Amino acid sequence: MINREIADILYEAADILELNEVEWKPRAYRKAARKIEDLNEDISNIYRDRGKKGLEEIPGIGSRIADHIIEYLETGEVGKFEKLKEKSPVKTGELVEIRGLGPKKVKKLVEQLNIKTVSDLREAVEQHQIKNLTGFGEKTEKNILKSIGMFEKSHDRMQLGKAMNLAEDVITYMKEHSDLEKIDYAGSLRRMKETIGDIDMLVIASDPDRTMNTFVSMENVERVESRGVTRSTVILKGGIHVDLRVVPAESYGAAMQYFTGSKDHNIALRDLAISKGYKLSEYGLFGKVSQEKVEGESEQGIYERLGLQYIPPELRENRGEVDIARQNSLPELVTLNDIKGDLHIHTTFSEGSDSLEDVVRAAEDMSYEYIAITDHSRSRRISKGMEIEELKLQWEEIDRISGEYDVKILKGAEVDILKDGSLDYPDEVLGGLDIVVGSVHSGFESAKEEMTERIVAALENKYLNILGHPSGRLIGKREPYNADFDMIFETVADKEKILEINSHPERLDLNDKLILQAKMFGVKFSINTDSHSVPNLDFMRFGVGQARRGWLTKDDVVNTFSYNSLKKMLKA
Ligand code: DGT
Ligand code: CA
Ligand code: CA
Ligand code: ZN
Repeated sequence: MINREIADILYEAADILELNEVEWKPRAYRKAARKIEDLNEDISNIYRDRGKKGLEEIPGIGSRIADHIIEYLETGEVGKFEKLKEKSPVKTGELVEIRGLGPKKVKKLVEQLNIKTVSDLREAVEQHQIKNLTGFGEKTEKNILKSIGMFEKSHDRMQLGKAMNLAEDVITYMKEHSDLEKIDYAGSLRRMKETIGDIDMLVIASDPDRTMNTFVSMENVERVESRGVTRSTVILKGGIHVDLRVVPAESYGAAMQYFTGSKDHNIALRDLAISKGYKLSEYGLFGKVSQEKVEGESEQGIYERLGLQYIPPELRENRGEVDIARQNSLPELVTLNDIKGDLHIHTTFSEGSDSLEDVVRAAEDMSYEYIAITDHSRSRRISKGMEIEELKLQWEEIDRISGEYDVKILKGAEVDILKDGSLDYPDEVLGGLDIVVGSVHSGFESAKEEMTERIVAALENKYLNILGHPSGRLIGKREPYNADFDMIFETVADKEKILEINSHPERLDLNDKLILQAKMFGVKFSINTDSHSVPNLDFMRFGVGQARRGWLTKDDVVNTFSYNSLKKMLKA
């Protein structure tokens, strides 16, 4: 339908406006695009039957946008947008959403302070750089700061773990209460991004109208934002938006491809399609000249037709994946199935809520080959860290139950890396452990050099095996500490230590970018859950997701190794 094309053009215009001087608010364009997406009638029919007046009756479409639409319908392009496109790209998009900042002020901020994002803006305000610009001043500065707070709040993104739970609940509910042939989530959730803006879902439904009714009347819906025949948006309790689109089976693969994104990946793919004489949209891959659909049903088929290896969703961030897929050289990414054990788990010996034996039993049920029990060390009082005697009691218990389970239990500890870089147990105790996870839990504000030296010193300790949650960040709460990560990764490689990928949804530490950075040093990783209860053991898939986003293969990840290889490695 032409509606899609016009909506896309308007979205693009909004983007372009953001990239430039912002003569008009992009928001109006987005709103109009959204309305057009939701129309049940072909917009060219509306224009044919009722003229410009008909277009203006669509909510969100005023005279100017109606003119643009008519121009597009008649000529296939909008002159004004084409001209805008030629202008220089500057990312000012989110800035216009800050109350108190009109286009003129935004322009000044870009030109004079090189401010491109809201977080740049926050920094500049906090350093009082803004009030000295002409047209700004103390009061504006204060107002801007307030608006930034609100912007950040309303743009809060949800942690991957939480969004995944909600999405899976929706899928279960929809499968039970509606006659669906297929339902999947797409978007950033499918790409396993660490935080999720909104949840995008696609369905094939025999009775779309009924499916939409079911969707908008789910129990945990707080508000229905829009309800259409092919698309509805609800806001769930807890605040996250869920978009549901009904898609015909013959374009399901194309829609999955399109709505999985990322946007930058899609742009790269669309350009490749054009260079091969195709046109790629959410409806399928079409011959540019013949207009004939060559693929639409299968997502895999679209990549194949474009001469590409299938690109897993986690790689679709426009980080070179399209070129590498063309050379048929994508890495074979690690999968959840490859994971043979979990090397960072807490029990009631420290701050965990389930007993050692409950944890072991759960690991056995998951068919793990091995686990490491890693409660906190003695200095970590608020987490009920273990005195040496307690640790020895834990060893006794492990010895006692080991024979009763197939899963091998490694005696471990999460040992604090103290301020001077030493570890929180004496050598003779560390020597009695099968595995040592060393973590920083204090002094997060230290200067870069101090933190780097502290961690490097710990890595030089022969008893340390794994560097736990290496950057120390808590998503949305605490920034990573200031440290020279290149130096740390180099030391890890040099000393043949292991970097943790902590799978806890609040941490996801290392994150995807640091994983990519660390991989260049040829280091090994361990994907651990840092479980504090039995259900937490399921966090593993989020860590695997980050590992995949960091292009890791099975060989990069030590807890895909057999028990014997792992033991050998830990000893060496
Ligand atoms: P999020 O929701 O912020 O965590 O991130 P995404 O990637 O889920 O983004 P979202 O929900 O805005 O859109 C889902 C996908 O749909 C996106 O990854 C690519 C595609 N898409 C959405 N809007 C546009 C657009 O204006 N242009 C292009 N090329 N693709 C779009
Ligand atoms: Ca999304
Ligand atoms: Ca969306
Ligand atoms: Zn920890």
